[in-house]
Amino acid sequence: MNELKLDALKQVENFLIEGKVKYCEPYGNGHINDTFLVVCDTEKGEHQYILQSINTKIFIPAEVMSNIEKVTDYLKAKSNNPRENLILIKKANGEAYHIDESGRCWRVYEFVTDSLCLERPESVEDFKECAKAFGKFQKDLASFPAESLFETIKDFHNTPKRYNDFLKAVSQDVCGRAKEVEAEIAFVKERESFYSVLLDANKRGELPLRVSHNDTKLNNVMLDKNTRTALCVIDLDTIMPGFSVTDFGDSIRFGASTAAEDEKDLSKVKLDIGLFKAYTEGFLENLKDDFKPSEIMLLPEGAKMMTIECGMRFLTDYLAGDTYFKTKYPEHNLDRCRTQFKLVKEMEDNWDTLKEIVKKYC
Ligand code: ADP
Ligand code: GN1
Ligand code: MG
Repeated sequence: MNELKLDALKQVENFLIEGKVKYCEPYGNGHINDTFLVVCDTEKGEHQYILQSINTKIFIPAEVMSNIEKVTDYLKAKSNNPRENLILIKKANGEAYHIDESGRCWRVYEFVTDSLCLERPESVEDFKECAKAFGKFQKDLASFPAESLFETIKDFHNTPKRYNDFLKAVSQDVCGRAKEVEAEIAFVKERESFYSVLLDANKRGELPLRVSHNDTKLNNVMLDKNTRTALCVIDLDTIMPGFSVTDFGDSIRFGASTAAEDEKDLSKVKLDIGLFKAYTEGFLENLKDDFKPSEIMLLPEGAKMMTIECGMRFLTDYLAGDTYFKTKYPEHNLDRCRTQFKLVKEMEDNWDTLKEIVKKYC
């Protein structure tokens, strides 16, 4: 990381930042990009930036950055407040990203000042604030020209395709790990008939394609650190046409669990129904008039789909030798997979309750 940090210090100078760089530190808990906090000394005091090296194993920089520029410009027209919208800092030649000599791709954002983001909701209100932010984000983009967006990761939430990739990883078993995860493999296979329910609903006209965020984790919303109200949705790498219910679902997967995504003690992993309820209320606050009842009724399926899909992706990566998600120890992806499957089970056990909760909004 030190080498990368030195590199980061050098790369930030390519952008039109204010003042002189005072320090640059690795920052945040993302699984995909390398993120740094950059603090500069200016005449007016300290100025903070977020510097990121985009994961070019996963993303084509020109495509991701084209989407982000278009979306942030569009949202700027709705609010010019720098705490409410991500602001890209450009290079002197107007470009929004920089490719260095080694092929790494860098970008810089204004730091959302006096904000925080959470790994776990500290209260029901925190979670509801995030729900409102993602609901508003979707509402604000309702008329955005979806055809102008690149599909930055093909078939990102195409669960049947994810299932095929999983089956391939099982049969290839490149690390010889399949034997120790037979129960987890069986768990995924037993649910095969579920994986197409959202795509089927879309084909029947019950679930429209919308411009969606596709990575709606709690830590992708910045909250005001004093009032705890939601300010800004971040991590726009996967904005593409998708389903509202999967945006809802990914938030539930991550935020309505009573434990961290990589908790080893599965007895701590439960679905918090109160949080599910609060998120539903917050998410639909801005959206329910635009949604058909069929779309609202599929919210629990969205939650279960994102949870089983994410568990399947962690397991696939474990079988393939941990090449996609950043890991801190050898069984990290396996631990993450197990929490997801426990949550899926919790959702199945509480299915009627989840359906009752969303039905009220139809
Ligand atoms: P990843 O795709 O790796 O998750 P993110 O864009 O979500 O990357 O950034 C990782 C973390 O950096 C976020 O969870 C948040 O803590 C912090 N962060 C990112 N952008 C900003 C910003 N503009 N202002 C403040 N913090 C930010
Ligand atoms: C990744 O980038 P981050 O950490 O917000 C992943 C999501 C997963 C999530 C699991 C581009 O999100 O799809 O749901 O990890 N992002 C990408 O925590 O694959
Ligand atoms: Mg993130």
